[in-house]
Amino acid sequence: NYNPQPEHKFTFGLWTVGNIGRDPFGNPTRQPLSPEYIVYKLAQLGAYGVNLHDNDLIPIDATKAERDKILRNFKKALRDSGLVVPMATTNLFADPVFKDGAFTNANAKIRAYAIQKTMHAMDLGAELGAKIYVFWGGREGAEVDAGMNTLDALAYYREALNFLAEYSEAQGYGYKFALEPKPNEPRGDIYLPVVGAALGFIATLDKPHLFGLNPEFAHETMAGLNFVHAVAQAIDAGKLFHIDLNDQKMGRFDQDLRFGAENLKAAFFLVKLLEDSGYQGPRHFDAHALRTEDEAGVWEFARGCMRTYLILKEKARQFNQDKEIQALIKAYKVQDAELSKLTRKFSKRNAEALKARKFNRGMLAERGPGLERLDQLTVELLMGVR
Ligand code: GLT
Ligand code: MN
Ligand code: MN
Ligand code: MN
Repeated sequence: NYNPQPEHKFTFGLWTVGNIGRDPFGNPTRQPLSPEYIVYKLAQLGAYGVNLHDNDLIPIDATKAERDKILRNFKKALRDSGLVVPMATTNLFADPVFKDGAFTNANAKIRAYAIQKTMHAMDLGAELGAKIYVFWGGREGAEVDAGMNTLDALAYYREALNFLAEYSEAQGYGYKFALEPKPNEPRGDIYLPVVGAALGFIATLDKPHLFGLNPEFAHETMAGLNFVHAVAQAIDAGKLFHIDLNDQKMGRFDQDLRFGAENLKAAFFLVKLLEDSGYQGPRHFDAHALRTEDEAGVWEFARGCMRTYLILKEKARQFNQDKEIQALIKAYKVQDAELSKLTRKFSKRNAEALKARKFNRGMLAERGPGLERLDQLTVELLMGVR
């Protein structure tokens, strides 16, 4: 019956269902919802957890006493509802101080403030039990390249991430850090724009094992890339630490649509990839209800994200058990035990033997792999006629 349960590990950010429908051209269309109210509603809908930026919960200018009071109330809501906080992050983008970047700002004072703010946010996340810490560098970028050298920006970024990884270890927080790439918006160009760029950067950090990815469906799609391929590469590298599920039309502004709302086929292959690969992390929906909606629409949106995921999970199971589909896949993946033995690992003997082999190129090129039939069956399965 596609009823979400905590065991499905569905999570939402306070900023997602809490989105008030502001856009660059228009004022909010919805009233703010309190963090406690969001927690109770999400638990009722069958979610597993709620994630937050420091300032989704604690205003940036709160006193220590205000912080403690807010935290007490929020923790009570978590206890009463059974919701957990698997992931935390820092708002390094809303305040004007970050208008030209946080960790990569050209101003050393602002860079230091960004690191200080993140340490406080890490303390907050740890207090709420979070084990995944996300870095979305929304303001880490530029509109013009006249002022700063990108090499400097990358060096500053590295310095900040290295510092914060050491801080986490010194505090015993046990965080795994997940970098979230995005090509643009709010900056004209954001550093580490896509999954591949973040993977390359992680290899240059002091403690690369602590760092992985938080890829977002909409972000790779904005860049015109195949999100399923990006996630597969993160999994292949052992770096899928978290995932932001939503949807997006290619080549548009950042839409953060309900999961599965736009690219249903890609959503299907994504769910299949996550389920088949044994990904154990949260299924986080980083999206929001359409600006047209009232509060009822917000909860329809949240329910819809989770339902679509569960329906696609069932479709993936069906796909894996469909005899005809599986036979087509088997035929597609042509096996040759003898040749595979030669190519598995280089040796002088294998190389010599392979060089001596004769291949009938014409015959090999002739065979069609059968993808038209296989893809049509996939489409029919998704349309519910199989
Ligand atoms: C912001 C952004 C998201 C990030 C969030 C984490 S905040 O809403 O658009 O993609 O995941 O900082
Ligand atoms: Mn987005
Ligand atoms: Mn986003
Ligand atoms: Mn995101």
